Amino acid sequence: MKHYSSIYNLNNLQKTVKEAIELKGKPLEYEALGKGKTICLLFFNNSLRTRLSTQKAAQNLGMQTIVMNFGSEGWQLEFEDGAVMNEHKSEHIKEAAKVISQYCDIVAIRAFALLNNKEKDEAEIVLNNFKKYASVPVVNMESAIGHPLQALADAITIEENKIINKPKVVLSWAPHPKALPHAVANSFVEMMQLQDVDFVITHPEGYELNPEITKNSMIEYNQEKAFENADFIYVKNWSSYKEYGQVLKTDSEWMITANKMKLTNNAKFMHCLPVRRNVVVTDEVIDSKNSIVIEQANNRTYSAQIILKKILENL
Ligand code: AN0
Ligand code: CP
Repeated sequence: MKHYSSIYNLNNLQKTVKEAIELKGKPLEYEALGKGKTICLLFFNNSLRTRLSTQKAAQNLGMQTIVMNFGSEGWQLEFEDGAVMNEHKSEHIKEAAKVISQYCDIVAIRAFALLNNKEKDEAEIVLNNFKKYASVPVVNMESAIGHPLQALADAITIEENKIINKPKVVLSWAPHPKALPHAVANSFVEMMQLQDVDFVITHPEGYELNPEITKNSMIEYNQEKAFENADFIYVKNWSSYKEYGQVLKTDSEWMITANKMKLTNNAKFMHCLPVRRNVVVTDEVIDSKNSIVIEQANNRTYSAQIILKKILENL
């Protein structure tokens, strides 16, 4: 593998999930693979899990890691070709990406959607310009439209926790006071479409994700109906896609409660974290034995590790 910018970069998702689960059982087996190699992790936004689990994954493979909070500590980057740089942006991506490539063997980028211009977000300006100008492989640590390391960790978690061959998995929208990106939901949908599952998306009207991503996945506007017989409830807030970046609804009607979980087939509760307790989900649900959010976050290490291993094997 060269870059990992989308779940579609994997040529076999199911096989990759199995390999990641094997790696989890022997995380230091490939310590020699990354010896003498360095990964630069560049953050244009905050992170807990992605930052620590990707570092841990790289270390398990014997790599050195360099982390930079680009958003607060780097020079403001210009991405436009031919820009006259006489305002606040100090450095062009053309130099920055080439310079960074000399310090590392892999570069990983987190750059969220800004949610104020759909076309600009969908152009994936930061990620794509790093791919264009860097001379090393690029890994997506959540871009404007996707979070494929999260989706792979989710696939690993579902594989480990499913008790029937074709589980019913429900992606449910839940309220949140701030406008959040679509990236996690998008990559989860793409990942689900590659699996043998009974997949349902539920959200209030007006919260439809990009139809080019949801394609023919089933959408059920009645959350309680969607929850019936579910084996996994995967919860995420996102802002409106149609009324791009807007928060249309914040009331607690869509919050995940114990009563709603009772409609399911004793479903496991999943969330990528960070999560706002008693806004997105009640304490009772997230603290219940059916909540697998901590295990899900642990799988971020093995998701990142299998991706870095595949990239290192190709260097
Ligand atoms: C981010 C999001 O919703 O995309 C990151 C999730 C992994 N969440 C927040 O900003 C709260
Ligand atoms: N799930 C996830 O990506 O978490 P962070 O934003 O803390 O990295």
